[in-house]
Amino acid sequence: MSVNEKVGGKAAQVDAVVIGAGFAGLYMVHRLREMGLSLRAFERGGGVGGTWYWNRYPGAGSDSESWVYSYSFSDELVQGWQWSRRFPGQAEILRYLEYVADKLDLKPAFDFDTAVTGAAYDEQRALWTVETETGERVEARYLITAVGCLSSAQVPAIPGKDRFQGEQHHTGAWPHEGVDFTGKRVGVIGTGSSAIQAIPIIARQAARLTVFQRTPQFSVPNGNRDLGPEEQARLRRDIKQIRETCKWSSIGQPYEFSNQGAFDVDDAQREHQYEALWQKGGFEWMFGSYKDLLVNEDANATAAEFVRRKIREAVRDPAVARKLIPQGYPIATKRLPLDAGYFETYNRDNVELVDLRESPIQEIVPEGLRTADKTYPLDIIVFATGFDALTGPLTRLGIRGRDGVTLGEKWAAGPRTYLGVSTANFPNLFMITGPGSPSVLGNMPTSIEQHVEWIADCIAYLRAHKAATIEPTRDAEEAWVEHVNELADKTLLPRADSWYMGANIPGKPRVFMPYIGGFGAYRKLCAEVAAERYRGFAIV
Ligand code: NA7
Repeated sequence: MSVNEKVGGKAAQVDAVVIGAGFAGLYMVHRLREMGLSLRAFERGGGVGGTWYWNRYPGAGSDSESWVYSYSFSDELVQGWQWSRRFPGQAEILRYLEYVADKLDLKPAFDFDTAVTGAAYDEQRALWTVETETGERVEARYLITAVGCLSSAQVPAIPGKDRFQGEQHHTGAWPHEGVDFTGKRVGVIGTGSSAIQAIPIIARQAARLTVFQRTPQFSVPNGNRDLGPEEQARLRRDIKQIRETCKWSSIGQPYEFSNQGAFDVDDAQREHQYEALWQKGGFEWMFGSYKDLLVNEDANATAAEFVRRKIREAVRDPAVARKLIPQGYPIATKRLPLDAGYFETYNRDNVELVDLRESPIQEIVPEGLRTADKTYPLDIIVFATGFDALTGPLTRLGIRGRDGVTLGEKWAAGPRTYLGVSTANFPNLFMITGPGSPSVLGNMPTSIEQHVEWIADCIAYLRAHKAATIEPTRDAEEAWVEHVNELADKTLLPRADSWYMGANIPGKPRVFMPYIGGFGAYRKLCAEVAAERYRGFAIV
């Protein structure tokens, strides 16, 4: 087939294939097109949005401040959009991504409703053949995944699930037409970030809400509010500086990070600081208060105890409060949720909390859910049970590198990457926010922009040097995996059973997957690697 031969009007041989139309895929397509590459782009959803296309449950939204939860690469895009709230909801973020896609005319580049079902590397020709669910095969020099970190929904294998007579929905695959909870008996399984966003809203609509909790969560108020005209004007004026701060900060956020440890101040000062930031709301409460909360167990305990007290104050029934109080893992070692009245929701007469540690789920029955103690009649079950995080979205693509080995096979004992963007034996495969990069440990658009720009520069370099392939060396990959683990081991994070550790998926290896050395440090390191002619990579 000649290079320009086309199938159904679209090329079957291109320079690059991009998978995904969320924040990452949209920007990647834009950059590659600007560079003059031919490309195809596939998206399993029916439109742009990625996470925000799928996660339409009540209360879904970003926990990063809106003005940084967006692109910074184009002044025109920045100045042409106004956020209405401090933390944007799903619908507003989706509107924003539609706005970007339309402004940059990105939609025609995509085949929507088209899942990629496999990709195989042809060693002789140094090309990827990408297959889609429509049976189409496209050849490309570069394969770029922009599939997100939390896009592979995890529904637990509870016996009897298929016999349930009511409705059942996973938060990450929510019906576009919405779910009417009015007058319904609703069960929510899970108490992670998604559930904590959804529960207060569902409780206000449903006749009865039963929350099935396996692990109690710490949660901090989000302090969400409308942005007034003055604040919007200030943000428009200062946004360049704010975004620059994000780029070099440890978690891609514009907070003022403290240089103090929790024990550099006395108890009263610490209490005052926690309370002040609690009133302000947001992640800053944890990440802007003291620098040692994630590395020093005793420091962490001061923050954990503060939240436990807040839960006791918020929940009227002491027996319910006791069930809600997290114990046994340091605060923020599972992803810290932000909420709007989550704990107070348990004061409502129509809300019940079931502690699954006392009474585990046995099965789903046609009329509801049965635990070891009793059967709960339900009309709707909401699975807020999370995702096969970080590796799941990649391994399910069926990507085969050299010798036909899949990513899943290569990563059987945990993900192995170099810089979280590449992996040995998979030449010319680039993974935007892959495992081993900072990704989910902070503000995603900050991570995404850095990766997209690094990948675009790398491809430009390869083309300028007429190189056919790039691939990390085994040694560089080995050293990176060790480095990622070493950094994680210096923190408290590996102690929790979190999705960062793969601990939420039965049988998944227990490995801390993201890079925890900080966004700024990581950005600098990636820039150095590129400046040293892609140190650690073999370029042929
Ligand atoms: P999470 O944070 O993984 O939360 C999933 C919740 O579901 C969590 O409370 C789990 O309990 C619970 N869960 C999972 N499987 C089961 C079973 N089999 N039985 C009972 N309970 C279960 O997912 P979210 O969607 O809330 O958030 C994901 C990320 O999206 C979030 O962190 C943000 O970054 C955006 P567990 O704690 O594992 O005991």
